[in-house]
Amino acid sequence: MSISVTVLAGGVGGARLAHGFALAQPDDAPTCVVNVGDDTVRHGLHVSPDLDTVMYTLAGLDDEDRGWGLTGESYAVLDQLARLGEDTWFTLGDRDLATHVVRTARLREGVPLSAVTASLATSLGVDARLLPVTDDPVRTLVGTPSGTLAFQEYFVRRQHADAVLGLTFDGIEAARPAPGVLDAVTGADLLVVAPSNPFLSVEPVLAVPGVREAVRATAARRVAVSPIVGGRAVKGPAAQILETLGHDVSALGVARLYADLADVMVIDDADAALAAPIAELGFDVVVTDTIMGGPAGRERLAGELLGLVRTPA
Ligand code: FO1
Repeated sequence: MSISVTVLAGGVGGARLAHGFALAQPDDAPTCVVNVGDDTVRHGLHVSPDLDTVMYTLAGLDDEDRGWGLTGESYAVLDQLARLGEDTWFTLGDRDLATHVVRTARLREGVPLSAVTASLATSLGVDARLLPVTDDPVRTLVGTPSGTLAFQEYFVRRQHADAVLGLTFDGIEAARPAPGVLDAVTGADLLVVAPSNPFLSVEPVLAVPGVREAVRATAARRVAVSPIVGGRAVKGPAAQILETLGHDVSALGVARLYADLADVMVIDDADAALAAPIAELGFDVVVTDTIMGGPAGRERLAGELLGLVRTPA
C-alpha cells in the first residue's frame, strides 16, 4: 500500500527525513513544504537555503558533513568576490552559485518561486515535490539583545551566538500558500513535522495564513519528530531558543508546542522517560532511534513513520 506523505520541513532535519521517505517508497515520493524565511539575497542573487538543502539532499548531491551546500564544492568565485571587496561571510560554492543564478534569472522574468523550484528539482533528478510554503516574500527577523537581525546575519555571520528574544516573519500577513501547499497538507495520508527547529523552521511554515488551519483540520495521521534529543538540539540553536523563550529544553517542551498540530510525537530512545508526560498531553508516543545517520537510518525512521498509518498506534 502506497502512502502519500507530506513533510513540513526546514533545513537538514527535514531534508534527511524526506530522503528517508523517498528511499522507503521509491514509487511514491514525498511532498515537502519548505520554509523560505531563511531566504536571502547575496551578491544580487536569491538564495533559498532550506529549499536547496532539501533539493540537494534528495538529489544525493548534499555535503553531508556540513548539512548545507553541495558535496565536492570549489570556491573560485567566492575567492574572486573577496578580491573585489565583497563580503564573503556567507559561503557560496561555485556549483551552488549556478542554482542561485538560475533561480534569480527566472524570478526576475516573473516566474514564481514554486515553479522555479520545481524546474530546478527536475533538472537535478529529484522525484519528490518541493514546494516553498509561499511564493511571496517572507523574511525571518531575529530579535536579540543587540537589536533585530536579518536571519542569515544571526545564523551565519554571528554564528547564532546571540540570545533570541523573539522572532518576526516579515511579510507573513500578506503571504499566501504556494499552489499545492494546502492540498498537500489536507490530502496527505501522513503529515510529518520534521525534526527541524520549531521556531526558526517550522513556525514560519505554519504562520503562512491558512497553513496552520489546514494542519489542524487535515484527516492525515499527523506525526511530529522531536529535534531535541537528550536535552540538546541535534543541530543548530533550537535548545538555546527554547530556553530563552521560556520553554522546557526537552522533547516534552517541543511536544507542548505541537499539542494541537500532531497526533503522534516521535522521541528518541534517549528520552524514553519523557514518553509518559508526553502521552499525558494527548499524544500517541513512539520511542525510537531518531538520529538519521546515513541513508539506512533515514529509510528506517521513515519506514517506522509509514507504519503508523499502516497500523495505527
Ligand atoms: N551555513 C553556515 O553556517 N555558513 C555558511 O556560510 C552557509 C552558507 C550557505 C550557502 C547556501 C545555502 O543554501 C546554505 C548555507 N548555509 C550556511 C546554511 C544556512 O544558512 C542555514 O543552515 C539555514 O538557513 C538554516 O536552516
